[in-house]
Amino acid sequence: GADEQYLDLIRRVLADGDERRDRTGVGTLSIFGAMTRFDLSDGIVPILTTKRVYWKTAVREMLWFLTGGTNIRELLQVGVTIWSDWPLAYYRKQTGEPIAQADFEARIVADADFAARWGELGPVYGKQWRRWLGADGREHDQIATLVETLRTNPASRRMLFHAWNVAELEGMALPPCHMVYQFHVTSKGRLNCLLLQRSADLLLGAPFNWTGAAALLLMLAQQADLAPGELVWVGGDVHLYSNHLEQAREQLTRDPRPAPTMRLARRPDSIDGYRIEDFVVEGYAPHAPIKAEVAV
Ligand code: UFP
Repeated sequence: GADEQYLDLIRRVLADGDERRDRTGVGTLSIFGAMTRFDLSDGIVPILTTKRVYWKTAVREMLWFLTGGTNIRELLQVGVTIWSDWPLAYYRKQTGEPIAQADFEARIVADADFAARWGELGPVYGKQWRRWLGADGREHDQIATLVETLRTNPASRRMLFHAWNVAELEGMALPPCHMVYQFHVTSKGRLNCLLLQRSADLLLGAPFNWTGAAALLLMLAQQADLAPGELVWVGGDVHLYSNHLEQAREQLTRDPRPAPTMRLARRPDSIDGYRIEDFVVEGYAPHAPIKAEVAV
């Protein structure tokens, strides 16, 4: 199950992790190169039970990526605050105003002009997924192309979408972490997905990224009339921040519970038609949440 693989990864990072300084200055224990595999064919999804994972937040974030959005306003309007740290840090640095996060977020929601000025993350995931700008000025909708190929040429080995747009990295609040999603359809009509995540905050990031990727796989499978298959996750720099070690050890003491299932209650006409209400998670009875600071 997902929990077992996750706890194994934590154990590996704690035992073998290289102690290194990182961009954020917090410091990490880091291993390089890790793989987890989750079989989604029975409806089971990698939502951890050894702590509560706010799966709706992860799905809402995935739906936001799919809209092509790049402003935190659209996330805050549905109560998702996971992207606020970066614009908030930028705002504080630029203005010198020690505004509280909640006040900053409230202003973003209340004031569209303020959001346009301070809530923009640059050409992050949504932009690259839906409107990758080519040298000739043409925009490429990688998601639409993927759905089309899944439907018409499922044996293709070229089914993927990528967020690492080299020419636009500088304008992004955070360069893509979950960077490339590659797809594969088996002869029995099962959809597999391989996610390459170049950098993974093991405590706060990876569990979320797994949940989001599982939701994406379910949507794509449904749109292409395929059955869900396997989600393969490959992590590049997989790390625990030095201020997450206590939480990681706490999680290791917890016994995994039965894995939850996720299904789609409705089949929208297109990949753009999904809403949070369409995702039904059953059998989720996790351990308590584990709180930790995000390194910005
Ligand atoms: N991170 C994740 N998953 C994400 C995301 C960020 O794990 O979806 F957006 C973490 C990884 C790393 C930090 O700890 O955020 C990004 O920093 P860097 O760009 O220096 O790798």
